[in-house]
Amino acid sequence: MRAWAMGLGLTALMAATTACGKKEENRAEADRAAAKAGFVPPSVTSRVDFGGMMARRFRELDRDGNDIITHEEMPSTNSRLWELDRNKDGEITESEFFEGMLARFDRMDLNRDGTVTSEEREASRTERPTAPSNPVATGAGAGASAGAPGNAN
Ligand SMILES: [Ca+2]
Ligand SMILES: [Ca+2]
Ligand SMILES: [Ca+2]
Repeated sequence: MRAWAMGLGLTALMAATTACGKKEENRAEADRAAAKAGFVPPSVTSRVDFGGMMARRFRELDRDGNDIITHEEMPSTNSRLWELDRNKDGEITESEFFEGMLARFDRMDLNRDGTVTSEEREASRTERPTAPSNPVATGAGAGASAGAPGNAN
């Protein structure tokens, strides 16, 4: 999808030509244009969108393009991505990556409607091992989860 990017470039260009000299306004205008053009990530992510995002992510990580993320290609040794390495062979294949990521998505999709809203994402961030039926919308739980859940096997 490049259409919006082009539109964005055009509006930014127009803003630049009309408001020459006023740099702050110029930037604010560009920001607004960006927001209007959908630059801000949507608060609702469908499973398909998510899949697309993950495909891009995988391509970024898989630098040599052999459809496997190896140790050297990992952003960090303690990356959460290692949870995706189901057979623990130190490599993450494309299917491990996608199945793991979609499982994550499904875990975030609390009401199982195939989309994850920003609320659901927040809820899963403050996720508690017990009491899944209690959507924690009250003040952020503050603090990263200490006891990493989701250690299957
Ligand atoms: Ca690779
Ligand atoms: Ca593996
Ligand atoms: Ca949902």
